[in-house]
Amino acid sequence: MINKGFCKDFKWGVATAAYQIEGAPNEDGKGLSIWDMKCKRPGVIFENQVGDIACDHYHKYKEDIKIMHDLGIRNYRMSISWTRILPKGTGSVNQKGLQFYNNLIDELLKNNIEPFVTIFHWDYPQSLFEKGGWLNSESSNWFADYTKILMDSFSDKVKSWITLNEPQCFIHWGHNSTEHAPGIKLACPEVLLAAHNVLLSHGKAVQTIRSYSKQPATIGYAPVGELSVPFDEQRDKDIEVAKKETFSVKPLNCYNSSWWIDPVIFGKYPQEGLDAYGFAVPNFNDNDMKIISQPIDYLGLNIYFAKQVSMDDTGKTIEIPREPGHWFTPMGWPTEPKSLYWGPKFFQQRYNKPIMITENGTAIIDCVSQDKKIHDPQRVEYLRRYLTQLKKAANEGIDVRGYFLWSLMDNFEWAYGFSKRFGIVYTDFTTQQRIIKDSGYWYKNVIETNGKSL
Ligand code: GCO
Repeated sequence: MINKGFCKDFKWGVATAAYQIEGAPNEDGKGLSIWDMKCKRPGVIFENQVGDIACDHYHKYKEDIKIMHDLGIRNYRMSISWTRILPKGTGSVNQKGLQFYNNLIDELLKNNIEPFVTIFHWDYPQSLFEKGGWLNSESSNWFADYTKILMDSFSDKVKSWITLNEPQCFIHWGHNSTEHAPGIKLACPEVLLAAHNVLLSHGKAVQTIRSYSKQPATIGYAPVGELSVPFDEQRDKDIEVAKKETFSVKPLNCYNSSWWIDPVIFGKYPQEGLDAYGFAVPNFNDNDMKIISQPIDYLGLNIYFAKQVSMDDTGKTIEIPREPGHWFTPMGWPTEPKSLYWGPKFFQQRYNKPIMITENGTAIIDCVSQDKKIHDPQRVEYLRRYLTQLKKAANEGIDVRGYFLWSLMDNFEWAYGFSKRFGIVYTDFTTQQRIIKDSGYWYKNVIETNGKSL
């Protein structure tokens, strides 16, 4: 099994999210989301920027799909804006919203690009937030109802669905720390109740897809792959503590991997978490856990960086600080290519599911050069280093099925506004001109050679 390389039908793709690219917040009957509202609050987003236009993808989707086509991209992870479909989150359906996504999906298929549709990537309906949002005991039914509409409307054309993007982020950053929408600070028992309802929503969405999809569906889930890597990769003790740390749960901190993945795969919350959270754990029953653990087809992981850890002489796990001069990205994240080797390995060992990297990529300080091109050797180097590690995982027989680069184009980076550019395509946010960066052409070659060029 050595040196297998990437599997024959490895899914090379790019990813985006509706709120980050579409713009058109009020057009054609769309209802407001919590991100539309968040951006109206002064002083919370970089330079008070808003996603009202973003990449104007709502109007320029054909051009964007053509760029993907020209770059040889055959898989596209996109998300649907819940409030385009259901302006109030539940109730009456907005036909024009359905039409937009029908047109978009048709255009993708016409260009031989398979859509991987994320049902929820953070732009929660404002009306449902006003009814308590994820704290409301009905919230998982709202999500299931919305999912059913997607099945009725698109499942004849779309077979790949991803339920939720990074629940850790929208619960932690949105409901515990306030950087993200809705930007409220809840008490720990409330945070965990919201988390439980989110997990139930995932499970009910899986049930809904299995029951109503018009063709056999492939279902994934895209949590943050929060992980630690061994400082010394040759040292068994470091590997042992890195793995342990990857799945550990700390008191009062819901930003971890196992609280969010164990229930989905094993139908159980991790014991360490139950102990750490104690009285704050919400009431739940076996039936809840059965719903949450409906079988999925692969585990998606969004991985950008990792902590490096080692075992000290007393057997304790210690975090090793980065060496002076270590390469941090403009997000302040330490680059850690090994995370695309140890991530798939640790998560596959624990969960025994095929792995899909549903996001990876980097912000770089990009600018248009005199020759009107965007030379981004640092992004190429980042991707080369990370993908080489992913290839090592594939070579060793770890079942990695795909890789979605974040992102197709520069877009609205949440609280950072437009100040962080993650695209392999440059967006001029004033003229809405797109320019393919050097990294875009480089990625084209990786796709064409199925990673042999790495
Ligand atoms: C996330 C989201 C993306 C981000 C990307 C870069 O991971 O936060 O899924 O929407 O834009 O990860 O931060």
